[in-house]
Amino acid sequence: MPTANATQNAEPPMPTRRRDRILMLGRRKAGKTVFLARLYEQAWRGGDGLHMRAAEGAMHELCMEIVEQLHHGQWPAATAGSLCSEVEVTWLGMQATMLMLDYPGEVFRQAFVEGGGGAQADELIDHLDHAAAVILLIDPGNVHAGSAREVVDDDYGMVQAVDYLRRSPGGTQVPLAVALTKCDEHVGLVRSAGGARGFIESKIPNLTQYGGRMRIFATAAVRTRGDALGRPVPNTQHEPAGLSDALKYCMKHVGAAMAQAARNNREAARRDELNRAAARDRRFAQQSFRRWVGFWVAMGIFGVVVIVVALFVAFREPQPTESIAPPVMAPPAEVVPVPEPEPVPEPEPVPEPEATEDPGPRIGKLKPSTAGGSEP
Ligand SMILES: Nc1nc2c(ncn2[C@@H]2O[C@H](COP(=O)(O)OP(=O)(O)OP(=O)(O)O)[C@@H](O)[C@H]2O)c(=O)[nH]1
Ligand SMILES: [Mg+2]
Repeated sequence: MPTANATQNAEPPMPTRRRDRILMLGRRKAGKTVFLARLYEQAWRGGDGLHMRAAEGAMHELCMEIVEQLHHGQWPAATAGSLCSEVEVTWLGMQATMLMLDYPGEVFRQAFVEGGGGAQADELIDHLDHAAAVILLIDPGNVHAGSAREVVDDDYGMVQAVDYLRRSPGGTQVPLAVALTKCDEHVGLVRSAGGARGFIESKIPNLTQYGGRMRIFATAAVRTRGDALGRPVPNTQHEPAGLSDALKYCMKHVGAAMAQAARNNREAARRDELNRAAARDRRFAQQSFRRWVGFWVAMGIFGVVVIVVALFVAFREPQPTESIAPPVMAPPAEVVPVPEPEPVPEPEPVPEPEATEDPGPRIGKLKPSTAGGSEP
């Protein structure tokens, strides 16, 4: 991305960039936010044959909220941060994508006057590198009666911006529309200079000198009325004047090319998606092939192991059937002290039986047995 210094050192980037957006440039208080909100609201309603639809809900909501504020007679606060959204623009059957960008005017000054970098200023310059058409918003009141510092933004900053654009790749063909803002208030000023072109040529001659071909429009986003204190407050009873003309001018020159670019982008995105899907399929096929190979290798190893085990079991030596269990070792016996044997008492001498008379044989005294029969 080029830095803001690039605009001053005048060495725009060499590679050709895709120019796909309509960009609005303007200093602080040039009227960018009011211009954008009123233009969007008018086109959203389909007024003036132009239709716009923001891709980002935030941008649509911002525009509608600002318009509501204006309806209530309040000016929007100064823009604090950049907000950017793609907008689909349809006009005379042409459809183009435009980048709507609202940013603090300070960023414009940083980028094109101070020549200093900064993320937002670099981003703005990058948008200019990609611009297919540019609308410059210039407040005639500032050019006519602003302080020297304020006039520098339009007199020097704008010239820097168009010079950078014209010297960047493809920049010579970019259509430039200059919108003089707040012409409800400054109509006398513009008329006295001979009209919009006369005003620019007399007040900012360097703009046409460096910018070359450009179309200049007198515009008014709102009219004003005095409030109770006589201060100008917005009055939205009238339709905006000239806003859509500036955009139509851009569409006329780049609408067809941008529509073609949008179609090409869609086609490229579709091709990318197809390529990604094909790559995904190839990866999946390779993975599944690898899984099958792994599976069959594992199965082969398993089969070999089974065969080896089977052969081993079939051909091993028959073993004796005795138990091969290791002998069970008895636990070491406890050493029990053997008791000392008690002294055996000396046997008493058995007295010699006294001699008795021989009783004779006892057979005859036996009772007859009863087993053989009963006595009568
Ligand atoms: N009479 C008149 N005054 C306008 C119109 N548009 C804007 N103004 C005045 O200009 C002031 C600045 O308008 P903005 O749209 O906020 O300007 P800006 O360029 O967004 O300013 P920054 O956000 O500070 O960069 C407003 O507060 C109004 O006082 C217009 O169409 N007619
Ligand atoms: Mg603003």
